[in-house]
Amino acid sequence: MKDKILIIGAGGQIGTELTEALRQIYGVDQVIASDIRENIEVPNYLKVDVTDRAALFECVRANGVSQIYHLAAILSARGEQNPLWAWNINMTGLINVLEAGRELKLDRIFVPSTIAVFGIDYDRENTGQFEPLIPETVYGISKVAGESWCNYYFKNYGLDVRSVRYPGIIGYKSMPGGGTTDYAVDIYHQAVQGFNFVSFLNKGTILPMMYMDDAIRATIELMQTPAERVKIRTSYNIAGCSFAPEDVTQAIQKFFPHFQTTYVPDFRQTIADLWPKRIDDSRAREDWNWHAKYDLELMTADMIKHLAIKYQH
Ligand code: AKB
Repeated sequence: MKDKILIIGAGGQIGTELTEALRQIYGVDQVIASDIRENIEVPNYLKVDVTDRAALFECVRANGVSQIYHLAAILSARGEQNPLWAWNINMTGLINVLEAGRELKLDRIFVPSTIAVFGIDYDRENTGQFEPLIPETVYGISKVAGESWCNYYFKNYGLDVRSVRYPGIIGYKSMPGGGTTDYAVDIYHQAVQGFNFVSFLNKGTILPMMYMDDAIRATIELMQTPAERVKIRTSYNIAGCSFAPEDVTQAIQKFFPHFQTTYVPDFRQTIADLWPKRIDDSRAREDWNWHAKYDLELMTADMIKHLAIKYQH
């Protein structure tokens, strides 16, 4: 039987690009894009509120869905504005997806986690797979609980759930929303339009980041790996490149020498201060042969090339 894929959160930063990539592989008819919004200008789109269990189950049954990519979540900065609301969306959505997987016997599910699962008392310089997970944001707490729930459904019900811990994701096609790493997308948009940039994170705030191409490839490669090679059923560390706002500023200055960043840290600095600087992704490398292709220089050249075309129009 052919795979039938449901992407939940298809209108978001990663969902937009993952939908395109999966459709290249499986075809538009086999990949349903869904989101909470009423109308999105993409073919084969359905409005699905993932917190509505009955609606989700109906969508899966009616369309013969065999795989779900569950990308809908409230991220770190937005979650801190309304913690219980964020917790409810993140946890209810996840449990509904896992229950759909168990009850309707889905083949495979992807649920992303994040570097926000780390918080206090761990090695920030080179954060390993099994460091303590003591986050201090509601987003991080929900993802730590989520990782354990994924592992629980795998161990107890044999549900084939897979996950990676995304770093900050940088791409030119879609905008992020509500994250602490969002500055690293916005900075390129400002530079290409000829503006200077005001960073809400301070100089020296090194964070793990990843170019969108690598993030999409990691997601699809993990999902296509034979099940017996997926040894970690909480979530895999994956690394791209790590940098601080002044590093990306310098990389951009190679293209726009007059570009300047000023630093006005806000509440997101407190969040970033507890996150890793660099990620050790050796388990993902060993288990399913993961490696990133983009460093800061390659990513910057590609971002600027594509955004220049976008803003010319
Ligand atoms: C955020 O900043 O909240 C996200 C993430 C690192 O998961 N981009």
